Amino acid sequence: MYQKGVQTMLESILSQRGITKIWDCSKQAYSLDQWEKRRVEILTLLCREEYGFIPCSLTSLRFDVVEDKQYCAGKVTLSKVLATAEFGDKSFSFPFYTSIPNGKQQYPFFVFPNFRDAIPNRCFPMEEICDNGFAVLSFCYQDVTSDDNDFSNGLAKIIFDGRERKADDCGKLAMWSWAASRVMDYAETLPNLDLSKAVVVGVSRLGMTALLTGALDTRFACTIANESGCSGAAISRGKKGERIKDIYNRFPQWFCEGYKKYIDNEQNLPFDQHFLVAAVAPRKVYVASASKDWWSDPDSEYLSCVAASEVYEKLGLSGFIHPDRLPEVGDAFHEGDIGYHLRDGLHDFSREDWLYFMRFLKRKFKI
Ligand code: GTR
Repeated sequence: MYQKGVQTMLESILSQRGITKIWDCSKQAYSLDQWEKRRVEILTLLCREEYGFIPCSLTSLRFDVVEDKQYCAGKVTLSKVLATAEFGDKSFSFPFYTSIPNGKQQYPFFVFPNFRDAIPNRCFPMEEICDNGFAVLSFCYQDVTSDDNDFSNGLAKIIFDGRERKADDCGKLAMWSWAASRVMDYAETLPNLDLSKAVVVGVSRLGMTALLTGALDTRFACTIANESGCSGAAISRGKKGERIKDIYNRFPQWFCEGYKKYIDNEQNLPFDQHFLVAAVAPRKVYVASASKDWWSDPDSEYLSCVAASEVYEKLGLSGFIHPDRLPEVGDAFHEGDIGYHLRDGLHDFSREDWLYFMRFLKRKFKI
């Protein structure tokens, strides 16, 4: 563990990589009100330069349960719900699924933007999660809008209505994140969910989505980004593997168009990705990596936690508690408000990741 006031090995890596502090260095402590102002500035910056703003607002929202069935040997009720959102005279619907244990208590729960809608699927050991006393509210991201450059379907159609995107209009990550918050709106109507223990979780592009959601939507007590990599948790300056150039050229639809000015120009970003991780503060945040996921770059994901800890510490919270070295396979740092693990294997969502997350949550939520 490191000693305060002495530059650690990790701090020197961060300064060599040009990682800046998030907050005014002259002060050691801040109030939550002061942080709230800084947090809004950071979110504005992240939306303006990277993910974009949703340029219109919701006028009404309705939920219809379209199917209910018993699942996991009768231990869980699996329901399909249709969310219908109106924006003035235009409306748009997307389905999502709730898997809630049948007991009498209120359950902590995951809001989970997922790649597919099938339950169970390989990203998602549903029975084991419910047996551990968690509920899951999941949706298939492409039911919100397609994962390509077509902005004329789903939510994108309603938002843009045939017009061109402006430089700071939302990309698709922001739209998927919007949908995760609508699923949270539904959670608020259910008596058997514990609203003080809401978690948003995702992997890869949906890990970026989860981070953005948890930064913007303060109803989530914990945000989990599994292997979110470039433009997710991993700091961009000096990053190995995927860079802004690679991600923007392959997936321009994920971001606002203005983000392209940082291609081969990371040093001029007015933030780095540790700002996004820190924007979840004072709530808990968890970043997870896989050892062979070199494209995401585990070290850069981990360093983001190290750098984001500043905000938690200045708020008097425990932040990221870790040794002064880069992560090794099998590491799981669960002591502080920022959690991290590095598991063996490839870029994916493994059962092992879920087990780490539930262990962290049980500890933090005292369950
Ligand atoms: C990769 C991409 C990553 C990550 C991942 C995913 O191909 O380069 O940024 O988003 O896909 O979402 O699976």
